[in-house]
Amino acid sequence: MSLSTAELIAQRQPGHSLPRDLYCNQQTLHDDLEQIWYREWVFAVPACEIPKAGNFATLQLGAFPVIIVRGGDGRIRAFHNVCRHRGQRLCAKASGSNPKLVCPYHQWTYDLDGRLLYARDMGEGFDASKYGLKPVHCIDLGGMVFICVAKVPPAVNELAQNLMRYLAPSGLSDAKIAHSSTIVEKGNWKLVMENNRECYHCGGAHPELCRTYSDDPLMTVMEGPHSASNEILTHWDRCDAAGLPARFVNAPDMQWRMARAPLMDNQESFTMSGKAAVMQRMGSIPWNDAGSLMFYHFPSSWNHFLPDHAIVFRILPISPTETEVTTKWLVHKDAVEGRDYDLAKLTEVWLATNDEDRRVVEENQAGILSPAYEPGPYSPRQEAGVIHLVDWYCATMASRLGLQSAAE
Ligand code: 3BY
Ligand code: FES
Ligand code: FE
Repeated sequence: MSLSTAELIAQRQPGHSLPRDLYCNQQTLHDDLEQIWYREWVFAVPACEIPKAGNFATLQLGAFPVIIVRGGDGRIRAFHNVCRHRGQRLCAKASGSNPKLVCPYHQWTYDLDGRLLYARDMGEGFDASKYGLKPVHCIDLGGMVFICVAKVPPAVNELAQNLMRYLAPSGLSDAKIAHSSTIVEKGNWKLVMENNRECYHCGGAHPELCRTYSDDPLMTVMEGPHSASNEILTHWDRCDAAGLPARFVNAPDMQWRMARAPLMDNQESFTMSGKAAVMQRMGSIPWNDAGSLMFYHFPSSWNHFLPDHAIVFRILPISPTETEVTTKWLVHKDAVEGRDYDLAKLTEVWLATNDEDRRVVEENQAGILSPAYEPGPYSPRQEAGVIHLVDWYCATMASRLGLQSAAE
């Protein structure tokens, strides 16, 4: 008989990779969705992807199709992407622009704020005000839009304050999307995130990224705003003097963390040359060699905000062993492709890195599916970030399992 997710978590060995079934069971994915993905804030899109009224983007969060749209009042809102007539998915496109949201089935028409404006031949007594789109919680934190499908979303104050302060110099409101890539990795979402949280694999897997990103664990292991390698502390002092938020800040349970770290040998950007990929810097970042502001948020996102561009990553689980990974490259909105940047040079390193990560994640999943797999020990020096992830996951799941679904 197979064990429940709660039992699997109870029997896991701290400091080790998780028991196999947590990485491949249908039941575990169901529990992960119910207890984590449907309860937490999930990074959806950068706000600059929908800069004008009527611009929208859609995503599939587990069973929930969601649409994020900018209203006539400039506000970004999210709704369940489900028509209130007979339930048609309102918008099948990944993104676009519409003055109103019109259902393709029978043309019920909604305002950008979700109100039902028009429904043909519904008879006397039909009260359109009862059939507005169902809202999804939505918050724009310094240009990063998060959604939450829970009835009551978790507190976001501390994250909001820190993220808005750290992102302000990157000027995301004056950015645009230069490129977007979506791939599906044949691996459980936790394997995708585990892989991202360590650089133990970088030397073997990422020749392009390793030109500029140090795989020295001291460069990723920071313990607090005043505890890091000398190189990072020196960088933070320099950033402090320029008023650039840089020091390590984190949630007490490590659900999120942000810190600015220099690239190797004070290089400028994640390019093959190490030089900036975009002529125009973003926001008010003072130097080309300000390094990367790294921000991750469990369960869905990791990001790099560089002086010349930003790269935002979003993961969404598709099945127990498949995860969608979407990467977006952001540049200053006035930067012109071909003049101020070369798209191939801008995207080269992370397109290669993503593909390399896809391969290691897929091979990791393939090995874990073997009955011979046995959880192995994480390196405390190299894989502290992975330990933070699995500890956060196990603590969150353990405290919530047995409770009812919080999703509407
Ligand atoms: O920054 C990232 O995206 C992570 C950190 C370590 C490995 N990987 C490149
Ligand atoms: Fe949308 Fe009928 S289902 S108008
Ligand atoms: Fe990697």
